[in-house]
Amino acid sequence: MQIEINRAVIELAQGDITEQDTDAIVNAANESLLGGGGVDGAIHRAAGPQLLAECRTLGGCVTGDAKITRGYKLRAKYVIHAVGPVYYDGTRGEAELLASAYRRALDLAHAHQLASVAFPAISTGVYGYPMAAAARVAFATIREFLQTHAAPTLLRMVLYDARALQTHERVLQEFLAA
Ligand code: AR6
Repeated sequence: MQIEINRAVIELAQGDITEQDTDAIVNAANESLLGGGGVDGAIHRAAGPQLLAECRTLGGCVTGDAKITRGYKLRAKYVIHAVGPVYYDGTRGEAELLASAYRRALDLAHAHQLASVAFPAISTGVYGYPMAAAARVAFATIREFLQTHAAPTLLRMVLYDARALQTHERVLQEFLAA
């Protein structure tokens, strides 16, 4: 599924974020930026040890923020490490923090004049954010960003399994109809 907002394309795809050929891929990182499981582990494995070496120089990253590194052995030239929130019950600022992580990642892509970025569903794995609610935050944040920025022009949400893809398709349809 693919839609257009202000001449930018938002695309939903099922797959592995490490294989994307976008200018940058976004990592669902933790505050240490020193690797972990899930997407983070997969990205570090695929990029090679130089990625961890660069991450060590960054001094971590607070929740809701993002930092950029090179992509090393990845097809993507850059990795944008975004730290989403751990989900408790939705009353601890989780939505604002998740929106901030997406916004900061988009800011970095814009500042580096990147045309294309691939995002995983940040916080929806180990961090426990409900998938549909997280998708609403992601789409709302991306749409708001594109209203004031002309780049990036391709934003690909890469969902790991069919169920995550279906949830994102449903939420995006609801979002467009609203
Ligand atoms: N490509 C695309 N999506 C993936 C991939 C992949 N290769 N692997 C998993 N997913 P998670 P979080 C999906 O847990 O919730 C790490 O240990 C997965 O199905 O990777 O933000 C970090 O170091 C889920 O929908 O990230 C942090 O400590 C989504 O990606 C913590 O996990 C995010 O799952 C961050 O937790």
